[in-house]
Amino acid sequence: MSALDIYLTSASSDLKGYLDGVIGESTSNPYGIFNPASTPYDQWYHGGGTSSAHAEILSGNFTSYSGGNLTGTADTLTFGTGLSVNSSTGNASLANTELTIDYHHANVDAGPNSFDYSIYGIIKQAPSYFYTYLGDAGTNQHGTSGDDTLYSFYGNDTLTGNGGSSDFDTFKWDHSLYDSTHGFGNDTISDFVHGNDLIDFKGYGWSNYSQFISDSHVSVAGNTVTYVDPTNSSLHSTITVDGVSSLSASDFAFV
Ligand SMILES: [Ca+2]
Ligand SMILES: [Ca+2]
Repeated sequence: MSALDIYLTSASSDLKGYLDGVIGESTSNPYGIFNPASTPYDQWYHGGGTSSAHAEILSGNFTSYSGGNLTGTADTLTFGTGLSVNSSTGNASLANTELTIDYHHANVDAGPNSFDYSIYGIIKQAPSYFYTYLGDAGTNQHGTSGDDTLYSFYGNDTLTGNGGSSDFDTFKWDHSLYDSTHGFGNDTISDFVHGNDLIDFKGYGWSNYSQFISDSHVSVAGNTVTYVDPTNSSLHSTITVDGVSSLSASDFAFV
């Protein structure tokens, strides 16, 4: 499976904050609707009901849905507002697309697996199922020209803040997304700007740079951070920061 591409907008510029809110939002239509009503399905859509309510549209070519397992190929999952359904074609669309996930026409026959559970998570208002899938798949996250917060899930993530030196992007390693089998993966920041952007660790037990750099499980060498799992010394996670030769205290935050 190739890594998912995730495209943020100003509405979703804090990726996890956005998904926590939107997936956690209640709806009068929790199980969603397949379009057309019989296989193969082109779409599954969920949410909406008012112009401000969030909705999701999963697009692809789905050959069956049985025992929680959706089969076929997945193209995109879009999040936004203004869900409407064309009365003649039955196609659902969003007036405002706030976040797009590109599955690259992935085959989703296996399962039920974490892909299926990610959709279940939308139904159950449970973002953690969604984050497990993002960890399994790996992501390429694409920020906006403004300030973004991009996140490391437990797979290998490539984080691109965009905006160059005209914005302030935060690249976040939140311990709630850490996994005892995978650590936080081997991640890359593709466009770090000293003095603007931050590498932010939350929930790892460090409240400042001196605590971080003196932890025997942490090493910072050149443009690479390595973290060794405290209970499994063979589990190493890394951050590689492209385009810079070294990292210093001012590049890190602990909030
Ligand atoms: Ca990661
Ligand atoms: Ca940005």
